Amino acid sequence: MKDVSKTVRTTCPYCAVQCNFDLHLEDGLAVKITPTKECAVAGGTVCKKGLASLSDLRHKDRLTSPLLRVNGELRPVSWQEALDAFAARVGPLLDSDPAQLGVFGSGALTNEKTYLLGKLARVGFGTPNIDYNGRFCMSSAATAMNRSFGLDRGLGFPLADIAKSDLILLFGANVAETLPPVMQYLKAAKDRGARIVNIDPRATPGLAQVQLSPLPGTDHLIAGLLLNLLNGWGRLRPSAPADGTDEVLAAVQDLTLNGVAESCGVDAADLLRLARSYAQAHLPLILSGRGPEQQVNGTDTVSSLINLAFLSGHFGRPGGGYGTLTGQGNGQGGREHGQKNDQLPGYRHLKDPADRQFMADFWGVPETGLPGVGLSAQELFLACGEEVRALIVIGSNPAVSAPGAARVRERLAALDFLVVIDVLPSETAMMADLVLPGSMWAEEEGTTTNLEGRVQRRRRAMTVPGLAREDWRIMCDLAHAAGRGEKFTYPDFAALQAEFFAATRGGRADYSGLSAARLDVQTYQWPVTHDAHPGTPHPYFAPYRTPTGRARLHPVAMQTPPRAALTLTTGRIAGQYQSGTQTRRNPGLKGVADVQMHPDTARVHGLMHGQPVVLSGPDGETTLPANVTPKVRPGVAFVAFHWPFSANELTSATTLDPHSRMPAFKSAVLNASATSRASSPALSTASPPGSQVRTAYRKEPS
Ligand SMILES: Nc1nc2c(c(=O)[nH]1)N[C@H]1C(S)=C(S)[C@@H](COP(=O)(O)OP(=O)(O)OC[C@H]3O[C@@H](n4cnc5c(=O)[nH]c(N)nc54)[C@H](O)[C@@H]3O)O[C@H]1N2
Ligand SMILES: Nc1nc2c(c(=O)[nH]1)N[C@H]1C(S)=C(S)[C@@H](COP(=O)(O)OP(=O)(O)OC[C@H]3O[C@@H](n4cnc5c(=O)[nH]c(N)nc54)[C@H](O)[C@@H]3O)O[C@H]1N2
Ligand code: SF4
Ligand SMILES: [Mo]
Repeated sequence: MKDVSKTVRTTCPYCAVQCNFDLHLEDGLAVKITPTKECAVAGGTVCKKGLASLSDLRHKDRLTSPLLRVNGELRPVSWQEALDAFAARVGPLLDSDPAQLGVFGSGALTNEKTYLLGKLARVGFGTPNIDYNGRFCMSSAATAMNRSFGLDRGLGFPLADIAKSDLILLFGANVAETLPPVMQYLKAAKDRGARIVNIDPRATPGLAQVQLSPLPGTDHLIAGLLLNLLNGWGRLRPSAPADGTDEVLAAVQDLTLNGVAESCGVDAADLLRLARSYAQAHLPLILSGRGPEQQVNGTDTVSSLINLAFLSGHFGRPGGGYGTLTGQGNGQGGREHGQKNDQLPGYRHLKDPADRQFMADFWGVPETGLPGVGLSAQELFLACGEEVRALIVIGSNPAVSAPGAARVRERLAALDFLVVIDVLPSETAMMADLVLPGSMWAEEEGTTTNLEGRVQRRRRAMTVPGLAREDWRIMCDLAHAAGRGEKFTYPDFAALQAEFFAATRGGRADYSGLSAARLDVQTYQWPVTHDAHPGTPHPYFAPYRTPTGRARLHPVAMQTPPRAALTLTTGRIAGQYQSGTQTRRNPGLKGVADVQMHPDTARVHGLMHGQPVVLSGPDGETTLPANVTPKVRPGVAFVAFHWPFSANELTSATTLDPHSRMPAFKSAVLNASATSRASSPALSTASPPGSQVRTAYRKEPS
């Protein structure tokens, strides 16, 4: 091919905003990305990660051949050898007990791939043990939304509605660093006079006029207090008929300003100001990120936010009420179509007899042939080497991103056979017995569903390199290799996509009115139930999809979490993405692993800026340089999880939310001590930057 230039409109591989941009190609290779004003989500903005994303496509580390571990070493092999090895090692497990095979998917995969992965696990292999990394991401918010409304679409309104709100409470959502284009909607609201309150133990960047820095894991107390105060002021008027209101109000009736201020480590006056402004606002909006959700009580905490939004009359109003900000590129679609341990396509439930029958008929298998609910993500990892003997991982890097990662790596190493389908040599891929080289975003067709439930087309711009194969073909190959390929023969991708759309018909997340042709012209927010359906920008209205049609509000136990001398919390920085497989390889994207702590905390622990600190958590330890900064409140240390041997060496492998099975990524007891080594070269020992930052926390009497 000579000098052929072309431009393909597609979506970014990274976060849940799912910006559209133009990918420019020369001679079949991606050379440039330009934003487009025609993007329905971001209107022409693309963040620096998105702009840098094309460097992965032909990175020198790109996996271009299957790799098989022989005598302890990974060696390139042909596809035939790779698939034969799969058949030889996994076949006997499936014959004796299919539950011995686990499957682990991802919110980074397109809808079609997540659909196929669920079908592969249940119909192909017959194992119940499939779950995915969204368990570590959206499961608490999803569980809380489902139990109150029978529906889980992270935002029940288009992003543009945010501009209508006059008070925005950000609970543990670092929007400026994690979802940058969403800032334009916050700015639009602020320009119209809205107040923005950032509730985060760290003063993160952004547009907030008010910063409240509570201790991690105390958000439910703030929401409960506001509800109790509003009740006392006669300001409650439920958004719609609901069950559970009396119990919800009874659960918060003993909360007092001073008591909650003490538990959260903030000033009572700041809480009172917050409650007053919430009571006075016309259209307050509560948005949560992973801060309050990735907690041992994450589901209940989200319920407390829902209860406040609902009983104050704002839930379901365009731009008001409550919403959760989904994280991964297809974090929303990824939790709808059957890669979750309890779920069937279209957000159907594996325990619901009618849902099971529908999908069994659709797939042409007996209903009794569909397995039941399997292990959730972390339970699946902890069962590796025990009842789970082989595992397939696609689109995730749990050796870095799972909680208590040292323990998870130990379990992965104890497997008889680990298969990783990836595009780059992630830390997990490098532990595998079989590595299968898959496809990246720009190399495949498909759809993703963004944080507003907007379904968009991803378009193929280039082919896969070397011997790499498209992920969906690999999944079909594995079914055939195991002698279970009958239902995995698709003439082309379009046939798979058509099957996927049809499989969702009648489900809560119904995409059956969509087609590639419709999505070529515009985007649609689900449900889209027939081929003339305009989509559903606002899906939360009564009657809800609960058995009674009424909202089911959940009373939340208003317990104060035990207070540690030093609490770990974890999260992200602007320049890196997730476990870092993709972004750490990109020299244009910055960031270093460190532990952020307040000058007072550093003083208490005898630490200086830049000094290496030995940190130990419930399931491991690591050493990181101290980044002393007044942006973090005292008593809290923050570690980002983008690097091996960073945050997840310190998180607990076993502390899970009982409802959602979400790990407590954002609270752990931490010990910190200085090492005798000299200061780390990564950071200077000069006085920390940003000393003028205002963090609103309660000063402990000294
Ligand atoms: N740059 C970048 N962007 C990303 C990603 C990335 O890796 N890098 N990942 C994407 C994904 S998958 C996700 S899920 C989203 C996540 O997006 P966010 O939820 O915004 O990100 P986090 O940094 O995990 O957590 C947000 C904030 O919660 C605060 N926090 C910690 N504990 C608590 C608490 O107990 N209460 C409160 N109120 N706040 C607390 C942290 O200090 C942090 O600033 O980002 C998406 N976008
Ligand atoms: N301590 C702590 N830990 C956390 C969190 C936290 O806040 N704190 N957040 C959690 C959250 S919210 C999330 S979402 C997880 C994310 O963590 P992971 O699940 O590990 O996600 P990624 O790091 O994005 O890993 C994606 C892997 O899949 C590959 N990949 C990407 N796209 C494709 C594709 O299309 N096909 C194939 N075959 N491979 C692909 C990439 O190369 C990479 O190796 O981490 C969780 N872990
Ligand atoms: S905001 Fe998210 S989707 Fe948009 S360019 Fe950045 S990483 Fe990609
Ligand atoms: Mo996430």
